[in-house]
Amino acid sequence: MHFLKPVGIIQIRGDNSWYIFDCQIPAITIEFEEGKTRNMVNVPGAVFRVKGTFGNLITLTRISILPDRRLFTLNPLAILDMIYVNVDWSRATPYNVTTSANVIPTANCIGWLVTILVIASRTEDNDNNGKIDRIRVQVKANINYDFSDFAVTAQDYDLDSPDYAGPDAALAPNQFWIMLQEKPYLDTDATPRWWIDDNTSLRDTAVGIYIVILADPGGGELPIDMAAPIIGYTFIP
Ligand SMILES: [Ca+2]
Ligand SMILES: [Ca+2]
Repeated sequence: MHFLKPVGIIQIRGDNSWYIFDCQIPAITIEFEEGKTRNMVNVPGAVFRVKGTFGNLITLTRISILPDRRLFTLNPLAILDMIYVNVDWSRATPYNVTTSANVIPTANCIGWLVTILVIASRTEDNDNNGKIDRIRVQVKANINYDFSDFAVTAQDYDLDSPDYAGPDAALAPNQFWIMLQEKPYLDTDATPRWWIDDNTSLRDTAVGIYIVILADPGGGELPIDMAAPIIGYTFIP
């Protein structure tokens, strides 16, 4: 289905299955009828494409106020191609949707996951003993410091206990620490690459729907070396 109506509101009624759903009309509103079954078919190439433009977002919402939040079911093989879209009253279940920051689900939506990126990280030697003990991480929004379902691996290092830290007066509200166990040797030149293995809890403070991810989830994040060296002496009598 391709939409060509130039302005206004498009209403979608009844039960539907789509292979291509394509609407690229800036600022238009698409309303879905509640209580109906509609889905993107589960075959390769199926795409739900909704693209507004900067400042002229497309809105997806419901026609009336029935308590049915299902706009459509996105099966695993169908893909989303969305940018500059407001989404209201959608329930993305059982398949959660992780989408970009230009797609904005409201608090009425369930299962829509929006991401905030890690933008910097750096090693630190907090007690200046020549052994790195934490990685300061900065993300693109203020964060809720909920590490309850958050897991990181730092290459060649074990995490300390506690494994993550913040808030703290020494941290900006968009920063936290990954706490490292010190090595028995001096290592202020080390920059351990790290990954996020799992995260559903560490999110933005403002709306609580943006989850923290890495720009390169597969390759990991390489911190900048911010640990000052100290010189170790060994005196041999
Ligand atoms: Ca240290
Ligand atoms: Ca260093």
